Amino acid sequence: MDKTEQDELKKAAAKIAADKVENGIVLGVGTGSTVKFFIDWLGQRRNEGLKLKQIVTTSSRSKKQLEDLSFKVDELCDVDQVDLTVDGADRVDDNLDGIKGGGAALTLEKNVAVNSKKNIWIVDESKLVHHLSGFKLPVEVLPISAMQVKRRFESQGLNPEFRMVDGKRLKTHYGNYILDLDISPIPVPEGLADYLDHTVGVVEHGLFLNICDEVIVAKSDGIEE
Ligand code: ABF
Repeated sequence: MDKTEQDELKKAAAKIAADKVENGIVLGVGTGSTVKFFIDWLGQRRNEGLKLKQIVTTSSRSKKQLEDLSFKVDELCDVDQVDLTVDGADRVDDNLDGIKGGGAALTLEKNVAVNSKKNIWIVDESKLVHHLSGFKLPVEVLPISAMQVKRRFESQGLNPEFRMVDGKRLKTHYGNYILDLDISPIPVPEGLADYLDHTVGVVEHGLFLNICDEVIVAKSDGIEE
């Protein structure tokens, strides 16, 4: 499938998600190439009369796209409760557990997601796996102890590598580093998530477990919900 075909499918999946957005809600808008199409459809819905109570988003790039469409974007801390969040994902398994963070926005993505009543992910079929695999697991770590955490991960056989950009360690929105863990498949996601949640120096990780309520999949033979 070429990129044009893939984009058309992503647009179709994004439209289905946009059509699920009800008037008067607090909407969470994620990040990624599929969400970009979702934001475009939101602009269309707003032109047709959609009125949202508030919008929060998970990255500066989505924020800019929304503001360029004249949407007012609030910070998560300025809303009571997000009703629905639509986001992308890097992998989704049969249990709707996912790996996210390919765009280095995982910390805000997870904070928005866990504070949303409902989460919908829009993905192309290349993201679907039976067991979480095929994508390095992003882990956001504090710079002050990043080397110690990296060595700890190495001793656990997690194959950590700093995410690099232009020859330098990528810095997240919050000024932290990303260690991508090359473990595929992830044998026991819950166990690894618990280990990472209790590793001092880890800010957040890309295992999104028991979060996604619905996935809309752009497939070559149509859209699967
Ligand atoms: C975002 O969606 C990130 O977690 C992830 O990297 C990205 C993938 O989306 P897409 O494949 O649509 O670009 O939420």
